[in-house]
Amino acid sequence: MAWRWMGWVLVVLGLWVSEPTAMVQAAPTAAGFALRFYGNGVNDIDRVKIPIDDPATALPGPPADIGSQDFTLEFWIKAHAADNPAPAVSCGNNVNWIYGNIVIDRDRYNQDRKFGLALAGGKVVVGVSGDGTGNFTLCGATDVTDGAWHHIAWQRRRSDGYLWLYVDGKLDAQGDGPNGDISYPDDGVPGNYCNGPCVWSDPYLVIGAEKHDAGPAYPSFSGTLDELRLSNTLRYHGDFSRPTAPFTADAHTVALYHFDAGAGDFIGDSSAAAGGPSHGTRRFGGSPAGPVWVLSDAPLSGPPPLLDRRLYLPALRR
Ligand SMILES: [Ca+2]
Ligand SMILES: [Ca+2]
Ligand SMILES: [Ca+2]
Repeated sequence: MAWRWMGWVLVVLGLWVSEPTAMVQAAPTAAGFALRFYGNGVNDIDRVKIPIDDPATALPGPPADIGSQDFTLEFWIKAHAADNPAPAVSCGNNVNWIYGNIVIDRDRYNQDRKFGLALAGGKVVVGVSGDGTGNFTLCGATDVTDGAWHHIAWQRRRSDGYLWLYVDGKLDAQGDGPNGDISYPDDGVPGNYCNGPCVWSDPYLVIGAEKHDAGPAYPSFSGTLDELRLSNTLRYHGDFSRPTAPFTADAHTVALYHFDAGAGDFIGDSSAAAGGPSHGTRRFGGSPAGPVWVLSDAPLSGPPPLLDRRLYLPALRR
């Protein structure tokens, strides 16, 4: 009798071992999902848009409208040089960052108080235009378009406009940028440069594209991006070990995007910052169509925060 039961156990075990994929779902990594952009840069697609102001009111925007205080803007990217061919730019007192493959775009068309981050000649370049205090582009030194994941951290000190750029925890460049408040003005009026007023592009923080679709001279990022955190403090004061787990929100986190929904167009901010949330929207399209959800292979271990799972449940049910 016992042997007959043992036989059944072996048969069931055999089925399980021979078809593990049917029985056991592959567990996502701790980094969850990421977004793969394709650099289309047209028709308001292949990007993530986070509203940072309402042009119809003079109320303050959500907390993702950084720039009135110190900030740290950090994320992970993986990119190849062939997909991001913008050549190196000359840095200094100019807006040349806009000629790189644009990763983060907080531009205002032909107006002051703006900033952004791009890849030019494979290096990270960041730019700031102050409040009537001039323009500045800071060029990084490390090629980040080698197909490996890199942690990028960009800091700005509000008191004097000083900028720091870190790649994988190492200081890559620093410089004294323009002074002043570079947050989006609460009473800002988008200019009339976008086949009409730039209301659909100006008052947004845009990820993965040049926000105004101004043409091929201003190319968009093609590659994978994960874990974007915006903070209202200078987090790093010298070289540091790059993060090894997904970010968790703290008192200085004003917006936090894990990009872990894995489906749909809802881009959740899990910072729980006062005045928020600063949720965004995926704008999908192009050829190849992007951004697509991919299982993230960013080098991050540890479980994703519980808060984030709760945040995404409603989105996944849609
Ligand atoms: Ca993720
Ligand atoms: Ca406003
Ligand atoms: Ca504002």
